[in-house]
Order: sequence, then structure tokens, then C-alpha cells
Amino acid sequence: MEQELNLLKENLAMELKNCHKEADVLNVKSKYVGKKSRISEIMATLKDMSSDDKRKYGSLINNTKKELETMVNDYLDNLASGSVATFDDTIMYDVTSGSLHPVTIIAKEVTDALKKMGFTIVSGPEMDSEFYNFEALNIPKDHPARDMQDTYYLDNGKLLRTHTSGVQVRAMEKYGAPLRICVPGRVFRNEDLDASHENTFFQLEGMVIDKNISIENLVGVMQELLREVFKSDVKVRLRPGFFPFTEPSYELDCSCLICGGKGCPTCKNSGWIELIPGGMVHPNVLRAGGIDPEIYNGFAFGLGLTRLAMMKYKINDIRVLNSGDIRYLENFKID
Ligand code: FA5
Repeated sequence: MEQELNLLKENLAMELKNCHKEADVLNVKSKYVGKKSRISEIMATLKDMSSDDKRKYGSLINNTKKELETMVNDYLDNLASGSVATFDDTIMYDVTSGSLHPVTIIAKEVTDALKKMGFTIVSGPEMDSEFYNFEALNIPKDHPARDMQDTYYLDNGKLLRTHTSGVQVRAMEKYGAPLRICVPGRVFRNEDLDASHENTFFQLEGMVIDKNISIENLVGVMQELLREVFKSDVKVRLRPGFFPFTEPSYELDCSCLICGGKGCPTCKNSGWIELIPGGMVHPNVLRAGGIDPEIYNGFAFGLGLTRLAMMKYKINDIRVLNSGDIRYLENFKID
């Protein structure tokens, strides 16, 4: 009996390893812990066992069932948080040619750097509610800050998220405090397009909630992050900013690497590129996430991933990144 139960766990572990989509995990789940699974069959035999055997095997069988369930649920959580590789097999890939998109490469570099600092990757929906995108972030309906992020409202009452910050309150609700997360993802804005503005681009949210967090922690994480991505020190400046969901708020700009800070169309002749705004999480946002601001505080930042890719690979016009022009993207053959 013990041998068979151990084998069930080993086999489940092996099958889970090959699951890259939620649907695959759910199939495996029904095979291993569903009504018709072997463990359910074994459990059904318990009632006919002698009282000796019941004593001997009862808790072993029950515990194995719980372990199998935990293995599946943990795997589902890891899949949702991005710790397991996922792919969409409805898309055909030509694996003999092509290369990773520059934004994909930069997202991996940034998340790798943050993982080393103890951050977990989580994700959130691209189609979100006004509540998570605005209200929970201390931006009520008539607040002028909504104009800074004009969005696409959908017929179903939802919207295309304007930033990854909507995941802040979702993550606090789900995981509570302390918390150290990063959220790479696509965002959308009703923007006038130019060399540095797209209507569809990528951001990466970072958030740390703990006791006695200070702005120094935030600056330290930013410095380490940029050092890892650029493999050298990059000139940055910090200036005051405004976001209803952080107080105080700031903007971290990076010296324009396209023109070396001299001024060009990409940086609108200022010599600087707005890269990573952030600040200390507003108490109202902590409350919206169910966290007591008297006990915990924290910082958050919203890195412009697409802009970071432009700086790192010296791409002077953001629009080529969404153009789908393979001739252009082939310039970034990075393994
Ligand atoms: C925000 O979106 C805030 N959610 C950031 C934040 C997070 C603040 C957490 C405080 C705490 P902002 O609108 O400035 O802020 O956008 C953040 C970054 O996204 C910008 O610095 C820029 O790098 C990038 N970005 C903004 N708009 C565009 C655009 N149209 N095209 C490309 N990149 C953009």
C-alpha cells in the first residue's frame, strides 16, 4: 500500500512537469484526485477494511490525498504567477528562425534582477474594472488624474488597463502582507503617438509591503535593477512627481542613451527619458487592499518596459516595436 501511494505522488510530479497550461493541469488533477482517480478508489476500500488495517492505513491514505491535492494546487498557483513556463499551443511557432522580441528580452532581464532581490512574479488581467485600475488606487470617478491616463472603455463596462498598478490591490487582497511582487504586462492608452508614445506598450509594476520600509529601500532597488540591466552605472535623476496612489511620489528619469543626453526627438530635446515613476504606497491604497497602514507601509514603482528596451537597444522610435516588421526585429538576435 505504502509503495503504491508513493508511486502515485511520483507519477503526479512527473506529469505536472509537462503541464504548461491550466487546462493540462486540470486534466491531470481529475486523473489523480478526481472522483474516478486511483486515490478515490483506494479511499472507497477503507470502509471494508478490518479495524486494524483502518488504523494502519486510514491516515496514510487521507494524507496522501491531501498531498496530491496540494501538489496540484501549488502547481496551478505557480503557473498563474509565472514561475512555470507557459505557452499558447494555438499559435504556430517557427522555431528554426526568428528571435525574441526586445521587450521580451528586457522583461526577462528585469524580472531576473528582481527575483534575485526576493520578488515574486505575478500577473493580472489586461481587461480590468474601473475599481482596480482607478478607484482602489485612490483615483475617484471625477479625479483629474484620470485624464493623465485616457483609456479604452469596453461595452461590457470594463476597460483596457492603463497601467500595471491595478495589480497592486489585487495582490494585497490575495497575498496580504508582507509582500514583494513584480508584474510585467501589456497596458493600453488612448494616446497621440510619437517617437516615445504608443497606445499599446509594456510596463512592469513593483511593490514591496513590509514594516518600516523607507524611500532608501526604493532607491536601492532601482539602482540595483538598472545596474543589472545596463551592466554599468547609468545616469539617472530623481524629481518630485504626482500619483494619487503614492505619497510622496517621484519620477526617475534616465539620461537619454539615444543622444547621450544632448537632446533628440526621442527625448523631446530634453536629454532625459521618463522611465520609472514610483513612491511610497498611499495609506488609502493599503486600506483598499485590506492592509493596516498603522502596521505596514511600502513602496511601488511602474517601470516603462518598452522605453527601457528602447534605451538599452538604442531604438529611436517606439512605433517599430509594435510594427511586426521582422526585418527590423531581426536586428535584435539575442540568444
Ligand atoms: C504610471 O503608469 C503609474 N502607474 C506608475 C506608478 C506605479 C507610479 C507605482 C507610482 C507607483 P506613468 O503614466 O508615468 O505612470 O507611466 C509609467 C511609465 O510608463 C512612464 O515612465 C513611461 O516609461 C511609460 N509610458 C507611459 N506612457 C507611455 C506611452 N504612451 N508609451 C510608452 N511608454 C509609456
